[in-house]
Amino acid sequence: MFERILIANRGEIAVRIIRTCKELGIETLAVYSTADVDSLHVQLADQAICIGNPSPAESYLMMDRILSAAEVGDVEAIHPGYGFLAENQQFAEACERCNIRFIGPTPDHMRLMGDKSEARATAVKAGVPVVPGSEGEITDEKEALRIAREIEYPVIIKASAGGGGRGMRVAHNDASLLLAFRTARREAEQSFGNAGVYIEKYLENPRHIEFQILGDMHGGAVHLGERDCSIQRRHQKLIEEAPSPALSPELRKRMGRAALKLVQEVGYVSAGTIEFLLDASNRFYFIEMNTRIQVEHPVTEAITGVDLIREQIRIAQGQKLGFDQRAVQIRGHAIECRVNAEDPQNKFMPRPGRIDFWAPPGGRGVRIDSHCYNGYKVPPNYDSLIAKLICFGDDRTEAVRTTLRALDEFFVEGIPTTIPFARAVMCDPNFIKGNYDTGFVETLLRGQLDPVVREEKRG
Ligand code: MV4
Repeated sequence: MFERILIANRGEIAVRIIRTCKELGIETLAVYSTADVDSLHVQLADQAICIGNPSPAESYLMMDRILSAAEVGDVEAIHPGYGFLAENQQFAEACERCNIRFIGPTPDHMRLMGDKSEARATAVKAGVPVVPGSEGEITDEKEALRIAREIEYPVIIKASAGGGGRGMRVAHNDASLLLAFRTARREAEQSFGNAGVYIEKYLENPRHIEFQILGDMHGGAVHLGERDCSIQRRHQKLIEEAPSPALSPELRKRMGRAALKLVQEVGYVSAGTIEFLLDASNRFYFIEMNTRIQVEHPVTEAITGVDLIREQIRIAQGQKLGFDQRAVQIRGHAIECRVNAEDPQNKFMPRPGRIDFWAPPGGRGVRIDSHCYNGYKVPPNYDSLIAKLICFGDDRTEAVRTTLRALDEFFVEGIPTTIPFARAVMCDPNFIKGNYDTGFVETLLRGQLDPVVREEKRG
């Protein structure tokens, strides 16, 4: 059993990981940048070591400093959280070389699934449906044209090294395809140092459904149901829920089985997420896998009763999963609202600054994951997530009502937040019906713009 873990992250996820460690009797070592001296994760950890300047490249991304801290702090394992080094194969390998356990998948799994084109090929091999498209990467323009005509326009070009919406280009005809192909390759080379791209049929406003999975080192694997992450703006998720209002029990079973097949095909270890797109005819397609704990993991915890961080730690210690698929019971409904230090009135611009007053909600069915407190200064150097509000109810109606009630008693002064936006979503008739897709936010915001602006936009 681990006695001491280093948390290579900051903000709410560092706090989240420390909480589970405390419950397991594991000591914690926090690392922090000079911008995070007053952060709650530094206060809550048993020990904390400063690893550098505010810029992530000079602190949270510095593998050698984190490994030095691990050495000094005498930890047996490192939890990377999400973002930063969580999906960095070199870091996982460096941990191995230092004889420190990386709490996550093996470097091989990270590489295999980190390459989206390879992940797609693996899904095909496992018999999991993928969007019609190219077999592997495309390097030749003629081949790109041939495939696009075969699967029919519109098509989407994606970077193999991309993910989460980065490095994608849509094309509606031969001319735009050639441009999209060249631009996508150039951008991929510049952004990821890998020009590899592949082609898929472009689905218009699909739903984004992801399955939470766990695999252990002994071949054990389960899925913990799905999350609907369709409420997003420019690839930034804003609201997630579990289960998805779009899935029948029968479709859930089929998608869950497909997710598990993929996990078992590669013998995946640790927590992971299998992402699917669901089209208007309820056909589902695998698009990518995330090899980390995700921001929205608490909605899955709420409906399954499983502590996903605890399971990650147990798995990393070599323990078997303590339960099988039959034992996974989905109960009730959970909704997560991301509270960001952003101005929803002004294109969701980040608005870091001092929180003059902080009064988060509580009561039945309410969970808050946050690193904030009265007087906390949100630094400008990191993502703008300041809290996650997760509300749980016996059914979806109850979860929506609890979310609205909790949003109404959530007081933040000093900086604008996405709380009013979340409120607008909870009151939207289509959201209330569960009738939404990845085009929802755009439609909602169009309707909320000042009528004059709306006229101009139509113009
Ligand atoms: C797509 C797609 C339509 N067709 N692939 C965006 C993030 C990345 N994970 C995959 N993404 C998409 N892939 C095909 N073949 C539309 C999107 C997409 C999207 C996906 C999930 C959630 C929000 C989205 C917003 C815009 C586009």
